[in-house]
Amino acid sequence: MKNFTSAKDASDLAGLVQLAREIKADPFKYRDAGKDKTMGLLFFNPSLRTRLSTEKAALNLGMQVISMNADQGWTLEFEEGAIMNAGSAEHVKEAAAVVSQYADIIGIRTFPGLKDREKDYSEQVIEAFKRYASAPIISLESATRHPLQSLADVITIEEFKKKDRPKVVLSWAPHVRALPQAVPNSFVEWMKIANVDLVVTNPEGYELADEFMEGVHLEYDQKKAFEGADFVYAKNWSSYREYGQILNQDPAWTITQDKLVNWANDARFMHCLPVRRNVVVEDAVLDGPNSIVISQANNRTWAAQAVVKQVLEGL
Ligand code: AN0
Ligand code: CP
Repeated sequence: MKNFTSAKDASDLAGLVQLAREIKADPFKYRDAGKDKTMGLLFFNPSLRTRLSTEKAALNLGMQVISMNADQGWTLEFEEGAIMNAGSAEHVKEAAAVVSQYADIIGIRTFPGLKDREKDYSEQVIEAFKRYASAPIISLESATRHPLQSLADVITIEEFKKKDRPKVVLSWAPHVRALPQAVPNSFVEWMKIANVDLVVTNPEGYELADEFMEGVHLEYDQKKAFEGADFVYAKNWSSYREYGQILNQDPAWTITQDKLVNWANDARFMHCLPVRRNVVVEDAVLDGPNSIVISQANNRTWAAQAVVKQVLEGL
């Protein structure tokens, strides 16, 4: 594997899931795979899970790890031919090449600005690093995707499913802040290649981009969508159509234990975290038997370790 920035980079999903589960059963099996190699993680935005699980994954493979908070005054220029007489101190051409001198693999977290849709969906930061870094690039959540999260989600569904092809519902849920579409976009992208029946439910105006939703069943009625669901994956996202806007915060969309039990098939509850209690989902769900969010977070390590191992093989 060269880079890992979308589902397209997982050419053999079943093999990748199998590798992750093998590593989960025996975390230090490949303890020398990354010997004398350095992982460099750049965080243009904060993280709890992605940062710690990716560091742990690299350490379990014997790598050395350097993480950098790149969100405090390190502003990069991306335009070709820019006259750099304003705020940006360094061009990505140098920055990406320089980081490649110190790291054998580079991980990058970069959220969208949620103001300029075209710019966000062009994946300016991750694409520039892919172009100008000589080291492979792993997405730690970019403007439009969060592939390490989605791989962990696939693994979690695989572990908890009770039937060969479970019904999985991705449900929009309310939130107080405007959040990226990266997690839901990516979840849809990965569920399409997993062995599941996927339904997406969201209020009108929250439709995800066509490039992700093509061929996917969209149901505006949350109750109908939940019928027979084995897994309910909740996430808030801001509008793609009215880009970056919060169009409603309707508490009728909050996930409740009653919905999981009586609307769905006693569905397992999933969320990438962090989650706003009693806004996205009520306490009774997170504190009850249906929630598998901590298992999901646990699987972030094994997902990252499988990906990093495959990227190491390509060095
Ligand atoms: C981010 C998001 O929605 O993309 C990170 C989730 C993994 N969420 C928040 O910042 C609350
Ligand atoms: N789920 C997830 O990516 O969480 P962090 O933002 O804490 O990394």
